Amino acid sequence: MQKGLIPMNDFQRFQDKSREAASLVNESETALVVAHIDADGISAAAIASAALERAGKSHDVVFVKKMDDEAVELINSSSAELVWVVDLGSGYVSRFKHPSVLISDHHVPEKDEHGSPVQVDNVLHVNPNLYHLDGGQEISGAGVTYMVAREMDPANMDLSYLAVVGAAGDFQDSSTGRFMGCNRAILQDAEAMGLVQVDEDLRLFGRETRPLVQFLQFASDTPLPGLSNNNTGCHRFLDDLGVDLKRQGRWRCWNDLDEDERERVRQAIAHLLSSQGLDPGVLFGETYTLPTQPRGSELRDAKEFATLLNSCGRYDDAPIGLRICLGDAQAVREARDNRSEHKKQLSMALSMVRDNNMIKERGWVQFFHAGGEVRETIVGITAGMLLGSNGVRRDIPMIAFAHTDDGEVKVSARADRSLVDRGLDLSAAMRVASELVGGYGGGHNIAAGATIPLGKEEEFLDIVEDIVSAQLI
Ligand SMILES: [Mn+2]
Repeated sequence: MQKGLIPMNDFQRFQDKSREAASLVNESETALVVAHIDADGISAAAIASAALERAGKSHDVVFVKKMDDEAVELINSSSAELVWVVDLGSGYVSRFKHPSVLISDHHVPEKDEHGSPVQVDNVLHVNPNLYHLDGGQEISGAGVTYMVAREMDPANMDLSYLAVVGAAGDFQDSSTGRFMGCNRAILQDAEAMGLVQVDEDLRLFGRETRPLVQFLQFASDTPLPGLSNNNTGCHRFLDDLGVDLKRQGRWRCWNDLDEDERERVRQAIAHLLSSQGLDPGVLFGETYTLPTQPRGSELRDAKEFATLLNSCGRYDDAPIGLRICLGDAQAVREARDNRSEHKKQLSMALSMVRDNNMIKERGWVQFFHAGGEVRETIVGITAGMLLGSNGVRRDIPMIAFAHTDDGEVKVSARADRSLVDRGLDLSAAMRVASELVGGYGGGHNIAAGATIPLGKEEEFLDIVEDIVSAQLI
């Protein structure tokens, strides 16, 4: 693996730890894989499962929404020789009592009362944050799991593309328009195997499956003047550039265009943005194509692949996502049905919050309470999509509440990267504030979550505001 821009000492120690973990897996006869339900967690589970299968280890895979008491109990009472926890678990090291636990995760590690990472004998903890590597942007849960799998057997390098999908699912390429650090090294493995193709292109969502008009109309976080949410505008724009929307009766997608057409569109979009004083840079960067997957399939684009996996997880069908990662074509058809359901739920959630003016501003945060109207599994993505959309502020974090099936309140917090650059850490804010009201939480500096008792929302917001204001001053 090439070192790229990673400080070699840190990376070496991280790799040594991955090798130690690989030996532990190779020495164990049976395993239970416990994974998070999002795209990164599902990709991580697929990597672990394939590596175990190839090594001849009998194993089960279980998906959990969060590391709650039930999940901890599942791990502690497992009869498997090894419990391999992927894409979660780092914040809960001291709670694991099973004799042999392996964690391959990129979330913020649990700290002891002196502020040092918790270390216990029964848990082997592989986590980039322990080596000054950035778990938020440089490597995902699937990436860390891949590091272990690769050390188990170099033949597992053919799983590298799943680590790319996992990192795309966690938006690790978003702020710079390309993968950095350890992700870069993993990407090089995938490229070398011919499993991922890297191009410089327009980074809008749906390159493989969205008809051109929808591709321009709906795809962007950055509003495209005259195109975003403007169907007629998109038609006219493409018409003026001489780009046919259909060919042989079929709607064309971005990847159906020839290079000449793509370049015309790219230049026109760059021109459109700069003429309005906007920076076109954010829309351009690397795209990641999986050339061994069929044309026109969402599996051919890393971002679309990840979105499909996310839709599985959100509708309690993470095992379908696992089957997709492991190459089951029937599972892809089942997941597509989930995805259309997901889109419908999401657009309903967005219009509900907007149409009812549910977002309330406070000094340091804004929030909405969806009650039981929005599924707890999509309330976070709803918050993220609202942030900075028309009429919604981007300069303060968005906090979203929803009731869970167990009579608690699920909290999701999202922020713009510029706030993180100024010192915002939503992971700390969610953890501390939730614990003070009798709940628990954590996550990343830019996106975090918590679960709190019903009726504690107001008190929780007061504490979050105190923390956020202190972080940003
Ligand atoms: Mn993750």
